[in-house]
Amino acid sequence: MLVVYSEAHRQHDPPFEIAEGGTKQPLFEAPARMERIRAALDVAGWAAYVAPADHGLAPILAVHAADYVAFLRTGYARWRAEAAALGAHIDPTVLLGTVWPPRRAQGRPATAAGQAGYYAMDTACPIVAGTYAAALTSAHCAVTGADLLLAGEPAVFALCRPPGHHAGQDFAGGYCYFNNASIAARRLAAHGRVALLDVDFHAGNGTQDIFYADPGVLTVDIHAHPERQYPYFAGYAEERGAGPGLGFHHNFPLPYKTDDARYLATLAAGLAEIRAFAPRWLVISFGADIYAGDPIGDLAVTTPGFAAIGAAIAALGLPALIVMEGGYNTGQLGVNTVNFLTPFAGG
Ligand code: Q9C
Ligand code: ZN
Repeated sequence: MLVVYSEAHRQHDPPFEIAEGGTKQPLFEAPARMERIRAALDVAGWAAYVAPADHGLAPILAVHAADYVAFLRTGYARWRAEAAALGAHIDPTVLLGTVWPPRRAQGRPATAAGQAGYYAMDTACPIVAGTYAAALTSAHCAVTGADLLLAGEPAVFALCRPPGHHAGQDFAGGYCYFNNASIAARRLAAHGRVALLDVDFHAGNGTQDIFYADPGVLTVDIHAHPERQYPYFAGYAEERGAGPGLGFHHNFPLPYKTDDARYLATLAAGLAEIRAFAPRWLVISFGADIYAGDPIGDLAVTTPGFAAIGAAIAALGLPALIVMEGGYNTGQLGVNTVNFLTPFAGG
């Protein structure tokens, strides 16, 4: 299977995030994740690496607002210039919001410090010097993967970092800046109906935001129930789309400690929706944080369970672009990801 990958992700390595309870901790979403996946792919032996092509900003601007993209492009440099004015105690290394203007506010803040809150939904999307370049290349990995499907590849793995499914039309959040899977899905949608299946542990609120009114992309999202887990405000079963997109979004919230059998039963219901939609293309937001041993997850999917989940999805028989999202148990991340992918590689 072709795997689209670039080392550019290493430029994005923020030193911390602020978690629930105000805990300042190392970012779970770290470069070592890619090393673990690559090592496991090497053991499996079927991966053929492809570098992403430079697609510029056009495919990104088909999903994200121009002012948000401009903020990601220029915000960090502007922050370096303005930080000193806030006081000698300010560390300019990381740009992270501390004020989230309510949408009833008068308008967009002028400073990078203010815009960092305006264009974010949480404290898990710090921006460092290399974040924009890494996020841009991550999006290009997904676009290149979509183009490989259009050229006839049956299955492609976009090994994206940073991930994307929490990023909406004009906001970052949850380790995500550009919504890689959504950018690929919109590109494919010009050539036929797309189903976007999100199996990351967390509800893909950004993807939901982007396609909520779009009947051309069916979004099916299986995740921890947001009444107990991040992102808390989206991912409820009642959210079914809007306007012409009504009925083309489906959330499947899962209970605490959902095991392989229960996960597979829920997945079967999601796959039935996809079959009924009869898409030409399948995009999968794959997160290995559904694993029982994930440090921020609370489901109970096992390492063999990943192979069963991958097999059930691959049985759709659709051209499939698998896009990497989360997964934070670095010890098992590689084998869990390879187990999921192997059925798409003909294994
Ligand atoms: N206690 C993805 O999996 N909150 N993003 C972390 C840790 C943010 C997850 C709190 C989780 C974001 C792509
Ligand atoms: Zn996740």
